[in-house]
Amino acid sequence: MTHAPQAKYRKDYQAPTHTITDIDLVFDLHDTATLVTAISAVQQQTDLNQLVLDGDNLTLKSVRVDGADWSDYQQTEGQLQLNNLPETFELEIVTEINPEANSALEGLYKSGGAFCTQCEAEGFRRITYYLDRPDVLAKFTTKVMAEKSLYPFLLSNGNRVDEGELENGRHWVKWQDPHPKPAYLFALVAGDFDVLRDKFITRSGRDVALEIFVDKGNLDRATHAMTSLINSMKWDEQRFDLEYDLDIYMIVAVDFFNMGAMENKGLNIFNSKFVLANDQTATDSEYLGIEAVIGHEYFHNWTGNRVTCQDWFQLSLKEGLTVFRDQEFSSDLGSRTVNRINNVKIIRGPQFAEDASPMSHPIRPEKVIEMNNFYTLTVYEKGSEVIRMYHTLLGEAGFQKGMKLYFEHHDGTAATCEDFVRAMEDANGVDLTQFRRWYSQSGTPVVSVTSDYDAIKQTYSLTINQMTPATQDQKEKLPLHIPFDIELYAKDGSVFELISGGKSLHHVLNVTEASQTFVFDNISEEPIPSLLREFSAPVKLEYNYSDAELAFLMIHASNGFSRWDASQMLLAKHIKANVALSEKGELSAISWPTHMVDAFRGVLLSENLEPALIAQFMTLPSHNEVSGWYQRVDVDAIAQVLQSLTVCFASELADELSAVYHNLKQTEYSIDHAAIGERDLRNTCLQYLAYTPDGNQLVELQYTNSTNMTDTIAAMKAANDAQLECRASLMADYSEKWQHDGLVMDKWFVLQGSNPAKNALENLKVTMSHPAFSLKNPNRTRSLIGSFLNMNPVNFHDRSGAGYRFAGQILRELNSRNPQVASRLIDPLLKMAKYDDERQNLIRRELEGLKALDNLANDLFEKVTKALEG
Ligand code: B3K
Ligand code: ZN
Repeated sequence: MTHAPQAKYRKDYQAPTHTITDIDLVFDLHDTATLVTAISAVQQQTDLNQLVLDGDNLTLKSVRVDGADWSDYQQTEGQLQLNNLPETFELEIVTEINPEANSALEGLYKSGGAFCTQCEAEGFRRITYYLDRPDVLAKFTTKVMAEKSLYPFLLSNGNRVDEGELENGRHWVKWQDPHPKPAYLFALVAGDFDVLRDKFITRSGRDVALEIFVDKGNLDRATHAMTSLINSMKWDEQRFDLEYDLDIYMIVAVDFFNMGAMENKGLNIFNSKFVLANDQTATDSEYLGIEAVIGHEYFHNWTGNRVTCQDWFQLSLKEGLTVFRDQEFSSDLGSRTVNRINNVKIIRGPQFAEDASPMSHPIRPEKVIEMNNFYTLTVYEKGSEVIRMYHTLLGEAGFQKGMKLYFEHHDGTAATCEDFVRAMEDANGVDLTQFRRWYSQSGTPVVSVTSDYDAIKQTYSLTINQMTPATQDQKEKLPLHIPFDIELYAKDGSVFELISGGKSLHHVLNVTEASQTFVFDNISEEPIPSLLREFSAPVKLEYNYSDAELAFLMIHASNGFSRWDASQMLLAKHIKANVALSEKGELSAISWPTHMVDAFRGVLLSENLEPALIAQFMTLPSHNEVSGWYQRVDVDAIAQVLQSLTVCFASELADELSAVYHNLKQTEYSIDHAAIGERDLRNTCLQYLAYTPDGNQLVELQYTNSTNMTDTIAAMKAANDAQLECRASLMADYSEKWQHDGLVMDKWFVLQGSNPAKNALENLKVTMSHPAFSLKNPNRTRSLIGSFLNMNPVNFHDRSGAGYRFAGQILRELNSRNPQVASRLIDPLLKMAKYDDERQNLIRRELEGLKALDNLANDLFEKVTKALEG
């Protein structure tokens, strides 16, 4: 490193020295030399007549103030400082940029044949010098000029107000966005597309034109995205009372994109992965992913765009809230229980792991080097859990009252997390002082519970202790306000009323102390407690359940989530016991109790559980999730135990699995939630049946007869995981059929990356020369390389260190090409402290190699230094 990058601190926030009320942009688009003219109306806000603008990778062509050339400025790396300015002035800046050379995919770049932009968090400064911060809100007008034959569509934010022809086959279009916005919401697209058009009539009767732009030939893959968009618009009116505010809503699907999608005002830009789907190309879970992401970006129009963030430390203000909204949308449209389970799995798995890693940070971070590193599971998913806790504490009506007040006070402004808490407090007349700690405290609280039954007094007490272990970023921790949802069951399955000191208690207890005892009266027999129902707070629960109690809850708990959760605790007990045996080398002693297997047999045969939920019960915790239970991970022991459990279920439940599999055979394919659930259960059964003597035949048959991508991929995954004989021919057939289509090939790349075979890494290196693969494309990279690092534990962590060396080599290459993608990929290496000394040394060597790079990007610098300090 030539110089260490500077960290920014939340406490250092200062309001901007100037505001920009309007900006007029003109883009003269050319592949390698695009000219950008930006004319801003600027007003000084302090005594300082000096303006410091952000800029990155720009060639400055000219500066004018109030129409006259201006030479009183200095250019430094990353900044343009203008001196001796008038109080109010018009600033014209012309810059030249090179979209074709932009491999970081931030700012203005080329994706395939199209120009597109990505400005969040700090990409606008790669387009022009500007106050590139979210609390500077301006009205944007954008004129785009380009060659007409190559770029018939010229798009930007807001409404199309004018267009015209130019010389040399060029044309132009002008857009105006009436809503003031920060620069990160700016977007521009120029290209040739097929367009799917529809319209939405808002509840106040306004027509909104809906347009989805996809690569030519892909129109038949855009309908699900359109349906999801219309459903989102309807849902936000019904559930949140929020109506869309422009006459047009556009979505453009591009193949080169660093993340999922971007909520630019009126012009969302999407990774094509979250737009394109038909039954031949996409799986059910991809359909559901599209619904969720289309919803998420649409919901940002209010939570993010109309009310934006004061500074980037407040990111969870818009992201946590919008994730909560998209989770509720999916839950209202599909199965609430299954959605809750999937969301909780993300928190308990990768989010808890992030909390325990060197990157641990509160949902509102205090210190940031590279903002792009903080679009994390903590800010998004834990952030959403924090919003959910308000909902749990205040109820739907109270929560919506808070939302209403939040919009009343902050619409059209850049707000803070504190503003949000205050709106919830003021609207409901509650004091959330202690609750605020969720914003400032990092790490995962451990809540351990003990119980005591007094048969004579007929009282039952629960003592609840909370403790948050120190994290790398923060040693001191304080007790949090934890909404703790419980139910107490009698042996016959009935629920005891919660009465304490003669008063009726709500089932959500307010836990606020480090240790707190709740005593319940009139409890006529020792109850079985259901604790942390619905995962009412993002904490680790410890309670010493017996197997019999868990089996009881699996049947009698009053909601699906608690039943599933009990099944997970039962599995966890026995997985842990067997991992301990495996670590001692007592492999032959690994065993699974009959009563545990029988409890799952009961689930499989249950007639009152929806198929999608049964599928969740039957899905074992992943290697990553189990790893999260340990401070020190024995990769091989966990893999052996999970394999043994799979084989055990496959053989012990073979008849039931086979019966369910055959009963659920569908004659027709449809994409409604019930049909998705049935396919999910059927394909979950197949994953086990693959381990039975007929497995190979069954899997091959499903592949051959499959009429849709869900069943096809399920067969291939079964063949891959169980290493069936048919694996090679299925993989070859699929590649033959889809090699022209990178997006469809991604599913094949994931299977190659997660292939448990011993020679997987060598195969993977060969796969990198597959015609559909390219390290330039983030989707391809994440599918093949990302799945090897994240979903192939035994091979990635091989003692030879070959997996780590391979990761190091890829990261060095991506560091210069696309730091954001590199920075996502490096995460598994940051968790090195969890592995044995030998492996730690091998990982450290790769991290040190990265640290020594001359051109190490801020993204990797921040993570590598934290990991090495840890
Ligand atoms: N707001 C964007 C994410 C931007 C990521 C920048 N590195 C998408 C979303 O959360 O909706
Ligand atoms: Zn978002």
